[in-house]
Amino acid sequence: MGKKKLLEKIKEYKKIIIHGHIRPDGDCYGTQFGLKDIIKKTYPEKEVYVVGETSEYVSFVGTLDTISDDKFEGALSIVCDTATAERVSDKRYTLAKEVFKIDHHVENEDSFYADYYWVDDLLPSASQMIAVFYNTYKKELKLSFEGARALYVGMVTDTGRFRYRGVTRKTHEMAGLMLDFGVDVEDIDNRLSIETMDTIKLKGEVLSNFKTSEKGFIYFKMTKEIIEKYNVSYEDAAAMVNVLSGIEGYPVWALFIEYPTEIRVRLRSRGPEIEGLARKYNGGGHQKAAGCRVNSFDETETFAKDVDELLTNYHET
Ligand SMILES: [Mn+2]
Repeated sequence: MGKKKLLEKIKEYKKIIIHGHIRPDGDCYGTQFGLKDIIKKTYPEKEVYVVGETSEYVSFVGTLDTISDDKFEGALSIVCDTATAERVSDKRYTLAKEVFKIDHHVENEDSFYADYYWVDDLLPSASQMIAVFYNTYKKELKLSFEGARALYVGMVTDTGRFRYRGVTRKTHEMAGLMLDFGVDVEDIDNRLSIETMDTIKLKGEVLSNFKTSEKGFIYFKMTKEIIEKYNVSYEDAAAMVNVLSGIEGYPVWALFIEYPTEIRVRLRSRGPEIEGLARKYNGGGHQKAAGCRVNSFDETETFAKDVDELLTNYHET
C-alpha cells in the first residue's frame, strides 16, 4: 500500500475528512491543509474537511472545519502524521466508512488503527510525503499557492528548518517545488520566528540562572513559580531546553521541569549517549535526546554527578 492506493481512495470517495494529531504542529497542519488543497483543486465537486485541534502559531496555514457527526457517514477519513490511535484528534474517524493513515513515525503495536496505510519512517516530515504524492501524479493533480505554502511549512518545521537528520536531496527538491508556487521563504521564516514577550523574558531567566557541573553539564530548574511568573504553558516552558544547546564546553544539557505531580527532566547531548542515564531515572528515549524524572530538586545534584561520570573521558573535538 502507498500513494497509489491513496489516489484510488481519494477518487472513490465523495466526502473526505482529514484528521491530524492532538496538539498539532506545523507538519500536522501542513499535511492536512496541503492534502485538502490538492483534493479540492483537483476535484472541486468533492466535500473535503479538515478537523482536529487549532494550533495558534501555524494558524495562517489554514482554518479548521466544524462538522456534525452525520458528515462521517459514508466518508473516507484520512489521518495524517499520527502514530497511534490514542493521538488521533477528532476520534469520530471511527464513524467513517474507511480510514487511511499517512505517517512518517516508527510503528508500534498501537499504530494499526486504519484500513489502509502509507507509512514511511525514513522521511523527515509527513508533508514531504504529500509533496511526493503530488509530484508523482502531477499530470492529474492540482495544487495551489495555499497548499504549497502549507506543505512547505510542514517540511520546514519538522526538519528544524532543514537542520535535522533525515533531510535528503529529495527533501530540498520537494521544498523547491513548493517555491515554484510562489511560496515566500522569508515571509514563512518571519511568521515561524515570532515569539511572545513572556517567552523571551523566560529565555532571559534561563540564560541568567542556569547551573553547571564540573565536567560540562549545564541545566536549569524550571520551578512552578517560574512557570507562573512568566505566564507560559508547560509546553513552552519545556521547549526552553533548546536555549541551553550549543554552548561551548557543555555538551550535555537539561531542563528540570516541575509539573503538578512530578519533576520531569528533558535531557540532551551532542557528546556522550545519555539514553542509559535516562533509563536509570525512570525514563528513556533516544541516544542524544531523552526524558526521565527525579523525585525532588535535591536530586539534581546526584543527577549532575551521574552526567559528569559520562563526561569523565569525553573531550569535544
Ligand atoms: Mn511530522
